[in-house]
Amino acid sequence: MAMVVVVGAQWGDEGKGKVVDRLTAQADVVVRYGGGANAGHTLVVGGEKVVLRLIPSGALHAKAKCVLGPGVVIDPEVLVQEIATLRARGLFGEGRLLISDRAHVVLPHHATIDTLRESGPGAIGTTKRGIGPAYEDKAGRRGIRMADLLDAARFRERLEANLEAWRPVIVALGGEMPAIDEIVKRYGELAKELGPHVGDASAALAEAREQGKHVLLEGAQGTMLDLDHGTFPFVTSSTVISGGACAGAGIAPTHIDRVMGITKAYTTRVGGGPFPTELHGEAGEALRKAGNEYGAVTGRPRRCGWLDIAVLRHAVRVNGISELAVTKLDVLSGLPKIALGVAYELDGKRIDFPPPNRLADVTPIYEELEGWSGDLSTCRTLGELPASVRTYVRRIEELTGARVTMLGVGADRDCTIETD
Ligand code: 2SA
Ligand code: GDP
Ligand code: MG
Repeated sequence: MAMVVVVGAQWGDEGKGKVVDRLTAQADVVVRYGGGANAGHTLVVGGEKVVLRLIPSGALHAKAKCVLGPGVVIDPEVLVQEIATLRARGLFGEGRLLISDRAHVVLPHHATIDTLRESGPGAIGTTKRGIGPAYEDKAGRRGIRMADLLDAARFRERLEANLEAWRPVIVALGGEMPAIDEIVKRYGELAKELGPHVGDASAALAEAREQGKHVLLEGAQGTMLDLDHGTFPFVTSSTVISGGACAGAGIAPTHIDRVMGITKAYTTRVGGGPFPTELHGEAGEALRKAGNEYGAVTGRPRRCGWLDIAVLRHAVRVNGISELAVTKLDVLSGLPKIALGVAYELDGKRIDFPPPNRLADVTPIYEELEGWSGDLSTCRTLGELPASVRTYVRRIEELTGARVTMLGVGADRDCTIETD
């Protein structure tokens, strides 16, 4: 396996958590390289569900080391809670978690600012978890890092300066300035809990590589939410794509061996922004219900639609995806016909990739394929699947140029077909 990046090929929630959990059986180290507690990665093992937001999705494999890279923005409240969940399950052994000392900290006013902005005209449908303001602080060089959190005097000093920088924004949004002493007290308590796990993530990954360990790098959100390559400005504030794994974990591009993209058998998106193959009305509602498409963090209903190959082509290109996992094939069961968006029409011309600014103006070009029926969740080999599922998957391979090496036929870890 060596060093493998797992990345979302759509707008997030493709089932990355399940795939990473499954692949961790062969990994020694699992790393999150971007995003924060906006992510919700669902794992289902033996019918029991766990949603992880910060700790990598390999956490249920007791032997795997879990690393949070410098590119992650860390909400210490959420992280301490997740550690408690793992501890209660007996899954929190000595030295299991490493939090980068360079990772930035999400502060209480980040979420307040995010929430206040989302109640105004510029709302884009964020998770209101303070992710945007935390990354703004990082780019603005006024952020607070994990190493600062562990140094009480430095934390207070940087916090005071940080709050002063935000004061005009908080006031303009009609918010209240938070009490510094309260934040210092609470974050001091959280620092005590997290301190023993903070260290140099990049050095640990270099050492793991030298020892020939297998490392999985887990992306959060999806390519179309990437700050540079997504549907800007309806994006998250981090580098989601596989290239982000280098900066966000502290590894060299030359050390990445392969990139695996994850896509649903259809498309979902949560939050605002263009979505060409979206199904409105009853058809969209039926897909939402069949796929249980609600935000893993916020519970928001996800918008649902047909698979969009132009989006996948873009994802294959910008991430260097050689293999795809196609999840939730079971959800489409029972539909007599399935539409597959193979390209777009824009101003009378056919285009194969999403345009930068006019995705809202395109009309999808569809191919219609035979549907399938029955319960797929017990299938464990390609041969057990209905022929029309295999045709659908083959068509995805032909149109994207990537091989489909994993198929999802149910939410449980075991409901997976591996073709390699
Ligand atoms: P933010 O909060 O600043 O990152 O929001 C900016 C956009 O990014 C989208 N976004 C997501 N989209 C899908 N899933 C996400 N995680 C949760 C989940 C979402 C939830 O796993 O279901 O529970 O609602 C996620 N995180 C960020 C967001 O919708 C905005 O479009
Ligand atoms: P992530 O953010 O990419 O990890 O995905 P989420 O956890 O936010 O959303 C994916 C949802 O689909 C979760 O509820 C998973 O349990 C579920 N899921 C993943 N793979 C499959 C599959 O193959 N079939 C079905 N029915 N559900 C799946
Ligand atoms: Mg998710």
